[in-house]
Amino acid sequence: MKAEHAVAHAFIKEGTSTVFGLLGDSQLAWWAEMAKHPGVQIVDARDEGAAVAMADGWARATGKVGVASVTHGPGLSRTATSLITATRYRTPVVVHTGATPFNKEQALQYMDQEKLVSATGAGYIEALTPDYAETAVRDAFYRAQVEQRPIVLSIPSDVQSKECNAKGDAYQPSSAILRGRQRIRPDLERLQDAVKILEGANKIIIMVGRGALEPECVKIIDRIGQRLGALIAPTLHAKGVLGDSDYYAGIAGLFSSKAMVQFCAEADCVLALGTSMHSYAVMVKGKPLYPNAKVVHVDAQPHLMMGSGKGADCYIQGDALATAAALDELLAKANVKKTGFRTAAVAKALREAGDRDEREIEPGTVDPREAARIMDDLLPPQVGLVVGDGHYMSFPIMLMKKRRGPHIFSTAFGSIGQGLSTAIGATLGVDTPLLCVEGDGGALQNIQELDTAARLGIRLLYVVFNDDAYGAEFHKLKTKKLDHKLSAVRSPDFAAVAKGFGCAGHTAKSNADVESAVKEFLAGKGPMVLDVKTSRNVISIPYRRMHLGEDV
Ligand SMILES: Cc1ncc(C[n+]2csc(CCOP(=O)(O)OP(=O)(O)O)c2C)c(N)n1
Ligand SMILES: [Mg+2]
Repeated sequence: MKAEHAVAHAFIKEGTSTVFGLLGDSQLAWWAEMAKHPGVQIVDARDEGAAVAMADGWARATGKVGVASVTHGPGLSRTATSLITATRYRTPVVVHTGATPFNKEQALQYMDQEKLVSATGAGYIEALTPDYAETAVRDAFYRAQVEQRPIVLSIPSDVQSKECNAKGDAYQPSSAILRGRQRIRPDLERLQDAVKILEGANKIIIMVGRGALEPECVKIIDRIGQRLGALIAPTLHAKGVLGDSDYYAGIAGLFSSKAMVQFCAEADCVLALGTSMHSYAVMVKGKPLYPNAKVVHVDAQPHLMMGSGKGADCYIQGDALATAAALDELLAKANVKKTGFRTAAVAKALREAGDRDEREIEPGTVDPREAARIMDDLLPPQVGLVVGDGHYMSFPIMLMKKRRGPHIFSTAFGSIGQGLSTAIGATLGVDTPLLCVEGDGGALQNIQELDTAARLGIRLLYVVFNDDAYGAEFHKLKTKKLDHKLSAVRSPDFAAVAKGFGCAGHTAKSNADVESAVKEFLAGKGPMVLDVKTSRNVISIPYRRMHLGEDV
């Protein structure tokens, strides 16, 4: 068997069902072989970075390993931003590629690929012998899952067409070696230390992270919260978890309401489960969000320093569910029962918290806060949410309150322009429609992927919060008393662009326009682009806090 066929066969044995990619010299035989399998869907992206972002979105929506395929050299170099973003989200993705012939550094498309990939934080495997090529696939899938990051797998052109000793049908996929995730049980002494801290505290906040979202774990957290009289504060990724509780306090950190920031200042204890406690989750305006709190920090990692640069008062290495269950049992045994934060006054303050800043809305534009509220009201919770990066992101993040599945962000590298592609991948991975919100600047960085969305006919509502500017820069330049007009770059007619690509397209200049377009999307079939002309006069709470120094 030729190495390129053995490699394709191994990808199939690894369970590959969807490949996001763009063709080039590196992948011809592999691609043709993959396309023969009826269970494989090949998604032709229009850019390699977009293909990797799609694989990232697909993997995060399905919980499986995402697969992308790009050509060597220029194909791979375009993936850098998406590789970094997927690395930050710890997404298992295998990126199939090749390499120019050995010892020909003058080859047009030659590049030191390993250096580029290492700089992104992803892993790199190059099969230097035909006999290793098939096993290299297993190593790539194995490492993507164990190391929780993208692995770029290069099968150089010198190797691809050679005969090899392939195992063929006897190939053992990574799943034969990796028998599921182990639940790390917490250490008993650490648990007892944690219980002592919790027993001695009166104002407790439970932070729920991405690692604590299993339904059973959420149920236990709810019980612990009631027992401790605690507020529930998710990190961005767990946004909306236990959102029906009167004591759901909204996202902790940068996106907190003022009421929440005040409660955090009062807190004497934080119990954080399944979160890295990133600086955005524990700091506001460079100051600790919980200045007076002892921290019990639970995560499966051996030890994590918090984003504040400090370690927890009690760090428990453990699976969130196993540790929450053990804490629940010990707290019940110790008969711990507190009112803590759970009073009518606190519930009222949380209910009334919100952005009530009065702003003049220019004629023909929409208040982005209203647009976010309308979308949240009209779109049922099974419609997932993907949000990119930019000034606008705070509006859907803070004002769309329903817990939605899936909830995916593409902000971990702070790059604009990742939203649409990530959302296309995620939409393909789930059966339900998805809403993606992105700014006009970010949209134009990956707008070509509307072609992919239209070709696939996916149920994606792509809403562009369009302030005709790089709004983040607009507000920052203004604050610094620099020429803010430099950031105002007119955008095209997104509805017309959408139609040109084969999507439905609408423009919203009023709340009623937003409403009717969302309703039409829900009743319709394929992808829709909604260009919401947003007012530049509305500044998000995080920006007002961080850049204008306002106490909001
Ligand atoms: C790839 C990349 N280029 C530039 C930036 C700097 N940047 C951050 S936010 C932003 C503005 C994005 O504009 P838009 O998508 O319209 O969102 P808005 O801020 O207007 O809401 C820019 C240019 C970045 N973060 N990433
Ligand atoms: Mg903008």
